[in-house]
Amino acid sequence: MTITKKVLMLPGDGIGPEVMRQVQRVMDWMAKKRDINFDVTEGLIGGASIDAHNNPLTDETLADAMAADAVLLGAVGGPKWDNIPFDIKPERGLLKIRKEMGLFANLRPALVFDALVGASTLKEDVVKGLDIMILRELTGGIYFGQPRGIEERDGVRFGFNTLVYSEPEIERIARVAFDMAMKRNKRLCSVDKANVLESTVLWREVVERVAREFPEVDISHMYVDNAAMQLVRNPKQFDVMVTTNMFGDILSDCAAMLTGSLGMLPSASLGAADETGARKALYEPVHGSAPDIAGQDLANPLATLLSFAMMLRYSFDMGDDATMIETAVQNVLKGGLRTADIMQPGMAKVSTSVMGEAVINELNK
Ligand code: GGG
Repeated sequence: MTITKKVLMLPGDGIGPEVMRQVQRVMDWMAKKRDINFDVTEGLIGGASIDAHNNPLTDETLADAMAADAVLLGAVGGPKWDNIPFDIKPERGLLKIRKEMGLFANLRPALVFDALVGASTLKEDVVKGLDIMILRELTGGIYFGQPRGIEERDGVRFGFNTLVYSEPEIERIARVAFDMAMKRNKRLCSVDKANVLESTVLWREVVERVAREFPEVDISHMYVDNAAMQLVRNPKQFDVMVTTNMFGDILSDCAAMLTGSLGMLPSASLGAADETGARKALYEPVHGSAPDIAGQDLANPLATLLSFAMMLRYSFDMGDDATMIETAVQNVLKGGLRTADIMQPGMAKVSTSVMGEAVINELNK
């Protein structure tokens, strides 16, 4: 029996469309070989949507996202939209879709593939076998807190944002973190700045409270500045990390360099489960639109392909198919193919499309 899954694809800007095309190839392969039919709708977000509708996320696209089984997004932003009003910038479209879909839990796995150990910024023994899950709170914190703005007061201009978290917001992300720790190695590090910021004093207090329900999990707390240092000093001390919206954004980019490149980091953004266990979800590579290499067939498509694998695992309960794609990626890297961002001496430098083709060839083996 053919399974049909409704997927909304939002390629976005810059390298978004070209990395997304490689996922379309894998979807076509799966339809042919695995009897899984993806009913794909394509939509606009970010700069592409601004160009067409003067709006980074239209109500129609949002409605399509709400109706889909899952959303796959490329990247948003670019210098073309630098000089437009802040409230309609490409990034506002991304923040809005996350907020409106209630995607509060952003899973960012930083995994070092054996073949890429030498591409990491750290020594082999420090990163070999590294497998960290960074859980970033995604719909609260300083990205959304009110008041925000730029104002003139007594002839002086002020720019301000508000870092605010409610107890329920902290509690729900903490629960996801503890559940995840229980499924992995029962180690959780909560990252905050509780020595300086009241919002994260509450964060720590609530995480501690939830911890009492999970006595098997070894919980630790770390200030964000120390966590950044520890990530590049001894990353294997971490297993699951949970943190705020902005700290998670920064720490996961930092962790990306341990894996070789930002082009290797996938992500899943999940909402709360409904009574049937289904949840709204959006998958996207952690990287941005890389306008400097856009349209040149140079970008690394692997983070987007791995994000698609996360979609199979978390939205469609197709863990075996997800593993199949991850193994194909691993084997392509073992075979020596590299896009420019993960290039190493003696390896073969390939384009976005050749990398996509190589993954399909691996799947065919
Ligand atoms: N695919 C990720 C992307 O396009 N990121 C651009 C961006 O504006 N991100 C903001 C954020 O993740 O907080």
